[in-house]
Amino acid sequence: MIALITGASSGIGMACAEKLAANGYDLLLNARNESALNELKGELEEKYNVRILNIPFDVRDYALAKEGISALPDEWKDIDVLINNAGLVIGVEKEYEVSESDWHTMIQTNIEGLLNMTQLIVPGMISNGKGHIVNIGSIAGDAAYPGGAVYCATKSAVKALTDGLRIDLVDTPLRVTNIKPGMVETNFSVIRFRGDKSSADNVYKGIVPLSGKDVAESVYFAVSSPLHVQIAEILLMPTQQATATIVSRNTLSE
Ligand code: 8X3
Repeated sequence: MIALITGASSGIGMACAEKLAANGYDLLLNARNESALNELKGELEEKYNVRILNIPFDVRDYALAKEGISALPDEWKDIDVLINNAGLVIGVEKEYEVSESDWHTMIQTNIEGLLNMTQLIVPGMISNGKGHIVNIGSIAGDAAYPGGAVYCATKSAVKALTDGLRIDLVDTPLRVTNIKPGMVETNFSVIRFRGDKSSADNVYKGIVPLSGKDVAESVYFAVSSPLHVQIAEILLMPTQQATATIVSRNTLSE
């Protein structure tokens, strides 16, 4: 079995790589950061008896992504699982104040990147008569929250694109899943706050947040379900979180 993971160099993507490698998947690892991918490849190859091929390109660039996928050696073309994980949030500005460069980056990565990879990989899965597309959405796609208008819009789009794909593939054996995490402590908030680690730490203060590993467990649950079972969505969040904005701090320790 072969899984292709975008945004595999950190966070949820990296945790998915480890979970799938531990379960015998050969991996196509994608991210822009080639040295981080090389390090991960080395670590996983040392621990698990699986094949790993790094395919570093920017998912936002359709031409580059197409080149990367077309250049795959024959033994890597038969992709069983596509995990569209690459995504990010930048800033907490109001919708009418977000800089053009920031909203472009979020929209191009979270929506266009996912669509680029879907278009490049799904036709092959249809020809093979098998495949599973897992999109990493978010609780942010269910309802907007303050300081998150554009990010929430992109994750709403991920929900619509995931549901739309499931509809488009209903006459095939392919399965489509939307994994929607709430608060996960990765470098997500560090990027949101432009490298300000203490603001990022404050997001998770007083709660036990999810880890990338927790999310990877849900991803693996979906992909390892029997073939007649399609996990359409999983919404998961810390026990101390109820909605994107309702969080109880300092009420639980682990
Ligand atoms: C991550 C969840 O609530 O921090 O997508 O936006 S949230």
